[in-house]
Order: sequence, then structure tokens, then C-alpha cells
Amino acid sequence: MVAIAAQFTAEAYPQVHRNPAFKVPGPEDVKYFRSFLDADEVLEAPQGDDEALVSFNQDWMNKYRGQSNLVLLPKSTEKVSKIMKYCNEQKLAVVPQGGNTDLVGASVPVFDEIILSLKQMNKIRDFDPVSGAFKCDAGVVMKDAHQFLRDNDHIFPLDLPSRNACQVGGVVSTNAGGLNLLRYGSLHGNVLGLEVVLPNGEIISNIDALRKDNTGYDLKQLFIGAEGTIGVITGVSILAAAKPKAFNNVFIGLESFDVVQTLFVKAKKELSEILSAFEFMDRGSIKCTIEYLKDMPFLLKNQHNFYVLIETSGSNQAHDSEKLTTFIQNALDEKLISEAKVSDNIDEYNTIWTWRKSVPPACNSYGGMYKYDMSLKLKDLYSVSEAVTKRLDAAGLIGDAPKPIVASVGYGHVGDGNIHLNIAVREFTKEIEGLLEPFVYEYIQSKKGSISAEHGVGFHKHGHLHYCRSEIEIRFMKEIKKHYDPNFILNPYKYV
Ligand code: 2HG
Ligand code: ZN
Repeated sequence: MVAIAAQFTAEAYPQVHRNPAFKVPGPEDVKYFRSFLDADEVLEAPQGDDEALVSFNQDWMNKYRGQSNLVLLPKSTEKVSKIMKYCNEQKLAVVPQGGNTDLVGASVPVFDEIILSLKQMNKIRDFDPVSGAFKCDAGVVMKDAHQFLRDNDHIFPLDLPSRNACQVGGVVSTNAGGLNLLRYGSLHGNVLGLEVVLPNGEIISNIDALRKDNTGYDLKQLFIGAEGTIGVITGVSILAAAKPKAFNNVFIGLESFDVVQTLFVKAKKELSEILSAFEFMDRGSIKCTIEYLKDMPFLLKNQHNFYVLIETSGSNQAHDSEKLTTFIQNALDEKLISEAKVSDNIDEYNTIWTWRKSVPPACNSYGGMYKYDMSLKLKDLYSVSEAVTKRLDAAGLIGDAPKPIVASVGYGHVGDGNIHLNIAVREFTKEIEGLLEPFVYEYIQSKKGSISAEHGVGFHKHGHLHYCRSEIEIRFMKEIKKHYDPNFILNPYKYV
């Protein structure tokens, strides 16, 4: 991949100023941290070495880059608490970080904030196979949570293309949606309890909560999707689902977004209880993915305007396969769809998912990408991608090098009314950014959608919430922030 070395965020966005109330981390602070942290829990950049901590400072899209010289990697909740208490007293700004796979610049510093990485808190704490309650440290990598639960005949109730790197705490903290929300619902429903360190070092925990608890305000909900702005999640208890016995999927080629919607309605009716994912990709998404996956033969004979991936999961392989095959045969007979590849075995099932999960890295493989993640009514879902592509094309920016844009593509989760718009670029330019914003946001506002369906707010959408949230909602959010973090030290310059 031809990664663009990201410009420092502070230089790319000079209108954002460092908060002078924050102390600049110095040797005395490092000395204090070293007094209770082990050698491998403190990483310091040698003086003048900009590159040493780049993997912690720079985001996955090569778009945002902070200038922190200090990463702390505590191994216990108590140590996180001690760090936060000190930072709060000293007014040292802190960015909590999980797998750093975030897509809105939420998990990297903007200036010299201390990076608090949860990656060394990676123990599975407990699993109750009767209730399905699974407890782990925030830094457990999602694929390890999946593996553990699979070995125990259960599944983690969400999956993401970044599962090999993202962490359970980060996923909860950003309220990631994933590929199976249609079946298992959002983390606001699946998380049973959280352990959180507040900015002043206090530990608030209901990690032992049971399935039902109706005693007062449900405080944990505030931290789900707060992106580390009001507390640092250190432990998670989540409801794992029993592992389905049968998984099937199909990759479909069809010609219009109207048909995608018709097929979705049909799938809900005819596949009903076994339907577990309904994803779509446009022609451009798959074109980039074909280039990215190079030697992997494409699943279908022809290329189409749209592609849909449907997954079923249930308890009886013969029953589920028959149901899915009949559904596909009917759709072909009715000429709703042009072509389909149904998986025959687990390898084919995984290969079909590879084509969907590879879309984000494929778009990123040309250098970098601009990325929008929106909720819209299904009838409007693809229209935003068409409008943006038309606009960028009219400006003559899409095409072969030296044009800056490789492709502008749309894909996402039909079942959740969520589209991802990726503008794959060879370089980031102010001209492209000026064409995209505020156009995208105003478009979403005009359709009464949301400017972030699942990727969150971060640095990218900070200051833009008014496009989809009311004044009073934003005021309440600001009050919550101030209540929990009166010194504004946690994940500054972002969110609300
Ligand atoms: C997905 O649906 C994830 O693949 C990541 O939300 C999407 O990178 C993206 O835009
Ligand atoms: Zn997504």
C-alpha cells in the first residue's frame, strides 16, 4: 500500500488551537509515571524523533496525526486510575486508545496529548455459559474475544472488518455497529455492564450487572459511544449469543438500488428468523476490491451496478440452505437479480465475506481516503453517493493519476439504513475537502439523516453535530461533558 505520510493535524487544520490551559508533559511527569508503572508501560519518543511513536500518533486512514511524545500502556485498572488522577490534577490532556482503527480521528492526539493505550489490559475475565455473560479487559482484541467465545459455543455479538486489530473497549467506546447489527442489535442493548475510570481517577463499575436492572439511571449507556471523552472504559461485560449451528451466505449481482430495497423486503419476509446480514456494495467498491485482491478470482462472471451479500445463520443446515436456495432461485426467476454465488462450504462462506470486508482496505490502498458514514431512509440511502460522485466528477477530479481521486464509492449495511461513502485518493487536498464539506452534511440534513451512523464524531465531525442534533440536545451533551470532565482533559478538540 502506498500510504500517504499524514500531515500533522495541527498543520492541516490551523484553525484548531492547542488549549493553553493544558500542561505540556515534561520529565517530572514521566518520572512520576515511572514511579508506579513498569518499564514496558511507558514509551517515550527520543527528543526530536517524530517517527518513533507514529503508529500511536497516526490514524489508519493516514489522515490525522498527533505529536505526542508519551504513550502509557498500563496493565491494570488501578494504574489507569492513578494515571487519570494525576493528569487531572496536573491538567495533562489524555487520549485513550484501543486498536487505533477508528475512522474519524477520535483515537489519536491532535497536539501533545498523552496517549493512554489499553493494549496491555488484554485478559478475558469471566464467561458464564448459562447466561452468556462474557467479561473482559478493554484491551482484548476482538478476534480473540471471537475465538474464545467460539471455543465455548458462543459468538461475540458483533463483527467488523477491523476485527484483527480493534479492541473490545474501543468498540464499546465508539459504539461500533458492525456487520450483524441487523440480527444482534446495537451495543446499547448488548453491553451488560462496564468498568470505567473517570477523569478524576474514580472507578465506576457495574461490570457484574445482570441482564435486567431497572434501578435508576442507566449510567453505562453514557459511556457507550462517548469515544473516551468522559471516562476510560477498562472492562466490559457483554451478552454473547449462542453460536448458530449453520452459517450460509450468498453474493448477488443486480442492477439498481431500487432492486436492492425490493430484495431486502423479500429477504425479511422469506428468510425471516435466519436472516443475519444484508450488505450492499456498488460497482466502484467492487472494482477497487478486485484491484486490491489481485489474484483472487471474482465471485461472479460479470460486473454489475450493485452487489448484495446476504448471510443467514440458524440451527439447521439443511433447512437454512434450502430456504436460501429457494429464495435465490425465486429472485432469479422473477429477474430481480442477475447472478448469484451461494456458498457451498465454510471456505466459500469465508471467501464471500472477504469480498465485503476488503472494501475498506481496498479503498485505502491507493494512499488514503475521505470517509463519510451516514444514516438515511432506505429510499434515500444511495442518493448521497450519487450526488457526491457527480459533484467530484464535474470538478474533473476523478480518474487516472495525476488526478487526485481514484474513485468515489458507496457501500454499507442496508439492514441498518447505513451507507459508507469512501473517496479513495492519491493525496488529500483542500479542494476535495471543500467540495465535500459542508455539501455532504447539508445533503444529509435536507434528508433528515444522521451524519454519523456508526463511526462516531471524533475530530472529523466535531462542531458538525447541529446538522442532525438539536440545540438542546447539544447543550445537554456539553453539560454532560463538563460534569464528568470539568478540566476537559479527556480526548480534547473532538466530539461535542
Ligand atoms: C464497514 O462497514 C465498517 O466495513 C468500516 O464500518 C467501514 O471503513 C469503513 O468505512
Ligand atoms: Zn460499517
